[in-house]
Amino acid sequence: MSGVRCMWMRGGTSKGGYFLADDLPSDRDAFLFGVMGSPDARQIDGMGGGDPLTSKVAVVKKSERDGVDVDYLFLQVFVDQPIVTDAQNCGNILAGVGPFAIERGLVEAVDGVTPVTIFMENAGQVGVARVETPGGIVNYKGDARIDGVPGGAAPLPIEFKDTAGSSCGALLPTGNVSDVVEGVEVTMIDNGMPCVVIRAEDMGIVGDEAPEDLEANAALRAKLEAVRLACGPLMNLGDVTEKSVPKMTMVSAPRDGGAIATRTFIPHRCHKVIGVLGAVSVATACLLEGSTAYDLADKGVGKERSLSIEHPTGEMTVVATLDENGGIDSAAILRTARKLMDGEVFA
Ligand code: NQM
Repeated sequence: MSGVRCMWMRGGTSKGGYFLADDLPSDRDAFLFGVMGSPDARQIDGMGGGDPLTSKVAVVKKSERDGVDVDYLFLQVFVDQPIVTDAQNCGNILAGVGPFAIERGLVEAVDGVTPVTIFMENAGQVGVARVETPGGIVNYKGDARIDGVPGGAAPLPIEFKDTAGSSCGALLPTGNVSDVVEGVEVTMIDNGMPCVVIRAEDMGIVGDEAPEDLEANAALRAKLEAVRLACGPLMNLGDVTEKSVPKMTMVSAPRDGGAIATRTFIPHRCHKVIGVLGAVSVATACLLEGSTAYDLADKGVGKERSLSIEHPTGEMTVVATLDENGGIDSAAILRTARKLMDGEVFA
């Protein structure tokens, strides 16, 4: 059996395999199950790490779109079910796409910082990543720190535009800032990632519990899943039984000087951090009067806001530029990435 060219990278707080689209075999999903070792809770016979955050794939190709360098398709390989889904985007794996595109020769690097404009195929948005390239070579080393990753690395800021309604067709797919679903008040929102924002106290939790404790709470998980399955069709996502969206974020007042505290199920495991576009969506909910997050959030003032989204292992800052209506016009986020392995992978 021959191997397939692949680079393994950490992108933000996630990790996965990066492929050129042309390198992938035609039986893509079966191949990816073999690569990751799915379905199996430990993924012992593959590269996956037994966690949705380490069972991810980026498929990258040169773009034919105006003003865009590369197209990026994100695939979530489920850990313990035979499912590969493109129904969600991933802003963390996105962080590795710029470096990968330069390393594979899809984008020519300049001496200094190379902007890479990336079309995210899953939901049709564009992100611009700024990759350090001294002497035209990607630099991964540096002092930038992001919570959820030990140590420092080269800063890799990414700016997003036009993320509203990425998968649901509208920022507020039901047309309402809040709705009551399964007896719980929720804000269904999509500013890059479909999210259901719920007050932690309405789910019977405080909001600062450890992810393991929340995962061990069977009643909470059952209630969250009932709300999620009911929200899916309301968010124009159809039957979400086998989809990894919407994400379920429980919010409470900030504890560490941030804008809001979060605990997010993605959707069956509790995230140790929060997804990038998930954070953008939750930050947006904080700014919408009448949302489940609005009264709990410390929203700051001004046209440019730094909204620090607290999560189980620290915080993620969303730098949001507001439009005239107080909505988010563009959002920027700091990530880092690291090349871990370049070679061939076997299924
Ligand atoms: O929201 C996990 C992650 C993500 C997605 C998830 C992400 C995003 O942390 O853009 O980054 O929500 O499944 O990688």
